[in-house]
Amino acid sequence: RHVSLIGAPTDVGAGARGASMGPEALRVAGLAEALQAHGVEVKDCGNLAGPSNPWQPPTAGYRHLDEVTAWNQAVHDAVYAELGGGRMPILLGGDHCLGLGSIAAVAHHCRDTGKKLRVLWLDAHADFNTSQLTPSGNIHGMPVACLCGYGPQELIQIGGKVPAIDPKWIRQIGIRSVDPGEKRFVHEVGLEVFDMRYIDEMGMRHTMELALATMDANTHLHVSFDVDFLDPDVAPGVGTTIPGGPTYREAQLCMEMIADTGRLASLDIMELNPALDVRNKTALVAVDLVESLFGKSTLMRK
Ligand code: DIR
Ligand code: MN
Ligand code: MN
Ligand code: MN
Repeated sequence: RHVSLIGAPTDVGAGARGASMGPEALRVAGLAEALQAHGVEVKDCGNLAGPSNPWQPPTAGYRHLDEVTAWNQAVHDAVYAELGGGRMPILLGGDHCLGLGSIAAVAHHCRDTGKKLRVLWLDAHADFNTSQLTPSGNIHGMPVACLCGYGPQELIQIGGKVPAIDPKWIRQIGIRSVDPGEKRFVHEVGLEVFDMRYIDEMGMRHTMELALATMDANTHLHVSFDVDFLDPDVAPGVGTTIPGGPTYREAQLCMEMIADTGRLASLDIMELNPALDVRNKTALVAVDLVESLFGKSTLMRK
């Protein structure tokens, strides 16, 4: 397997500064070396360039819309180019507004190649706000809505088709913080959400069996991993910690079951905030989980 690491050092979509340091923290935690240890050929494309964070209040329901658009266009172009070169892109965030550019590129590639797209969105949040619904104006709370065609024209058109994806292609896992208006909208659109109550009651194994069902040999599986998916005890280095997330073991099982499908074809590692971390602990956990995603297991499999 051939992987391309793409750094997107920005926090323009977030409510806290610091996710811009995420790509380097993941490199320092040994991401490339860990992948290589599992037989993956790794190309580090370095970091994308984009506008700095102007740290302004929202206008018309959006903070930093121009900067978010520029970064997402850069992410789209880089992810699309690596996919076209037959490589698996791993986007190193950066805040989660960039999930839009990444997945818009993946959807674009799937249209080119006739693949069926499935998106696993691992997050404490649904990221399904709009300018009307958002309590913050932070666009990292909106990428899933934008991908489904609900958002400003300059963002929803980034992959060349509106909407970029069908909500039916998405499975959300680990959700435990949804804003009041966002909650109604998630219900209205019929997003498939495995929230923490579902995981508590049914277990991670059953949850992932359902979330990963109905994929076939022609499926491109994209995983968008917001590090705040994890319980803050495991992963304190994120801007918006929400208690009651998956434990270390539950998260490992989640990643192992994704690996077992053999369909993983692109990945985002988002919202890691080294300014809020403890001795790079959260980056190290993220690297550990990515190893499982690439097939690390205690014993021989099969
Ligand atoms: C909140 C926080 N739902 C908002 N969102 C996210 O501002 O829209 N935090 N994604 O990580
Ligand atoms: Mn998110
Ligand atoms: Mn095209
Ligand atoms: Mn989140």
